[in-house]
Amino acid sequence: MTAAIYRKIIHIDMDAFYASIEQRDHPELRGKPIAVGGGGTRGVVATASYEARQFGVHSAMSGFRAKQLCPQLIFVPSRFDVYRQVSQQIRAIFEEYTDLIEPLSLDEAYLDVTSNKKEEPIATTIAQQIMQQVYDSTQLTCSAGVSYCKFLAKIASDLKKPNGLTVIKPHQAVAFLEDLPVKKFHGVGKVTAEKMRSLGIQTGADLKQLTKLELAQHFGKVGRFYFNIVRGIDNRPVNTNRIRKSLAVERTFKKDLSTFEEIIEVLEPIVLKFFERLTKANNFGRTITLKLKTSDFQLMTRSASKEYHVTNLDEIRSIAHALLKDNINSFEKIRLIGLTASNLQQQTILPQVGEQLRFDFGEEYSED
Ligand code: DCP
Ligand code: MG
Repeated sequence: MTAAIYRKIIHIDMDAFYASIEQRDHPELRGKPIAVGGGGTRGVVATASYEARQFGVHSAMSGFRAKQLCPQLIFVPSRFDVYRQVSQQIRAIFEEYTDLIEPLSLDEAYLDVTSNKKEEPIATTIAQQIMQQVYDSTQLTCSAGVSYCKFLAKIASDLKKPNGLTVIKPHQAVAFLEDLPVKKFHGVGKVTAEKMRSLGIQTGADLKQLTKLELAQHFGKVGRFYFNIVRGIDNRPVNTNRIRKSLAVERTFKKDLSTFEEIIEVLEPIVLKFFERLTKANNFGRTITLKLKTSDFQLMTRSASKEYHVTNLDEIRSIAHALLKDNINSFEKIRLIGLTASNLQQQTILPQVGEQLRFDFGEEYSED
């Protein structure tokens, strides 16, 4: 009998990335609840130290709400040049092991170490070495997940944060996924989790009861992804040149919408989430597209292109409003609205995250 050949994937994610860097560089902030992000109580929290998280403070929360939850919270401005520099340092460490690296953001990457430059057969050993090297060279901790596919490696890295290492072996995957609450599945946002709950689906085991067809009926295209993932099947390769072509945020509504005022209201949190994602990816588009799906499932897209990359929240919002206004008579009712940025380019100078953001927009919006 020949043993099945599995890939060896590691997902690395830095712990409280921006906040840990600020605490490292400002010793007086160590052990204290801090929130990083421009704007203080008028802005939005990019991330919070673990001390602040104990009070319920988290990324994307308004600074105002954060201060309510934790009155002694210290707001610290962000320093993207330093975060980018650390990101390059950890990248150089990953490259000592493999060239198959897929960065997801400044602080996170997948590594395929099935065959690696050190000829080390045990992926867990590599993960331990990387964690140690990251600490030695940056004085920062990270967490690692080790498994045979990206989906499980990513979930695993989150399980024992901070400074944690979790391994999910192939024979453990099915039982692990059966026990896992669906809201912990990466890619299942709050809205989908809620929809699953209303269908009586709370865990992987519940999700497994549905056929491929039922999943497609309820969740469309991603239904097939859920079908495979819950069975531990994820063959996506670690993609080294992951050049994004577009970035989108969209949301489907429980009730169809028709008036301009109604739509503008639901559009605002989508605009904020969209801006947050562009900022986090440090990738902005010259083209902004408004996507609408009518109540009879007709898809409409309307775009506006600029000569430059639109990095300003107010400008993104006014483009979205103008596109909506120009097309308000083209439909009666809509059930979905989304924004997409294309013709993307990484920006060398980042805008201040959240300068103008005032709301806690949570994670209830589906993303691409
Ligand atoms: N970030 C942001 N806005 C968000 C989420 C994150 O600006 N809504 C930034 C700040 C984070 C960094 O991206 O430090 C990395 O994001 P993570 O989701 O990995 O969060 P952290 O590294 O801060 O914490 P964790 O230890 O949970 O990974
Ligand atoms: Mg992180």
